[in-house]
Amino acid sequence: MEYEGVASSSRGKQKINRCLLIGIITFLAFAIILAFVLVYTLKKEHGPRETVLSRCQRYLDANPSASSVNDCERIWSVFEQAYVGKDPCDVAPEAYDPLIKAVQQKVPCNENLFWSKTNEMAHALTKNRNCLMTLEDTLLGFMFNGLTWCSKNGSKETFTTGCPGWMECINPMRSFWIRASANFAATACGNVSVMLNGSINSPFNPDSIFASVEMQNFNPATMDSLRVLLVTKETDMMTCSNKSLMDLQTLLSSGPLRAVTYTCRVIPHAKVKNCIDDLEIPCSDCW
Ligand code: AVW
Repeated sequence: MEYEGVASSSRGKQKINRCLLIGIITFLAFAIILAFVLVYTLKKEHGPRETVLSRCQRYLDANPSASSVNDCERIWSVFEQAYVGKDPCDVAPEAYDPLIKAVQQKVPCNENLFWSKTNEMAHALTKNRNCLMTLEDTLLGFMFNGLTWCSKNGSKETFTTGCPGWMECINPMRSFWIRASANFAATACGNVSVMLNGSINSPFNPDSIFASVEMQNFNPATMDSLRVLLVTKETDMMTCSNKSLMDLQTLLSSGPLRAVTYTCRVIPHAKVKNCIDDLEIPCSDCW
């Protein structure tokens, strides 16, 4: 009798252990499936397509004049066609020609602001002031600013990691910025400004996108002047007579842009800061 009692209590324990094990396995299986579903959903919601579409919509909501002529879904699909399925080291700037055509926006004359090595200051200024506009303040630049993208031969996907470096080869990102910059320059009109960095030896660098792409695409038929805003700190010895700026002036006066008037003005860093912070100062007093 005693033996039978021990045997049945050990069978009972075995049963409990088996149930516990099945419970744990079921719980783990559910947890793993849930984790996969979550990762997949989050990836889908925060992929490059969603980022670009949401930026596009945000821009159009804030700029109703551009909204009736631009279709975000169509822009994304034309954008993708430039690089999807291609070798990430073989996407030329021309691949973005259809995208340039698909995005409709006219920057008002006298408002184009180019920049070189002044990214932060130029954008801090245009963020607070709407008298000047950079490429990154246009719909096209706004949608893709700061993003990384590429695809692979035969793939249908857009990758945001593992893409070639900026200088590595003819990559989808550099080609995009070259093509977008060329278009921004080709459509610039009136009095055009460029903010250059007076704290470096050569504010006008021939290898920069400003020199090698934008200057080459300026249209003398629509442009009246190029105004250099040379942002300089108190301790800088920089002036408009800097050798690189003389080269810029020569480049203008000796080629197809000879009818474009050149001006250069040293603007103290503190003055630009004041213009960013104090909206009472009219734009015309900033430079
Ligand atoms: P910049 P740019 N790796 O301040 O005149 C990654 O020299 O060239 O000014 N990104 C890079 C690299 C690199 N090696 N070099 C440049 N970039 C990207 C469009 C990066 O995003 C506007 F209309 C950096 O912030 C301006 O007038 C940006 O290029 C003109 O081009 C600017 O480099 C500024 O080009």
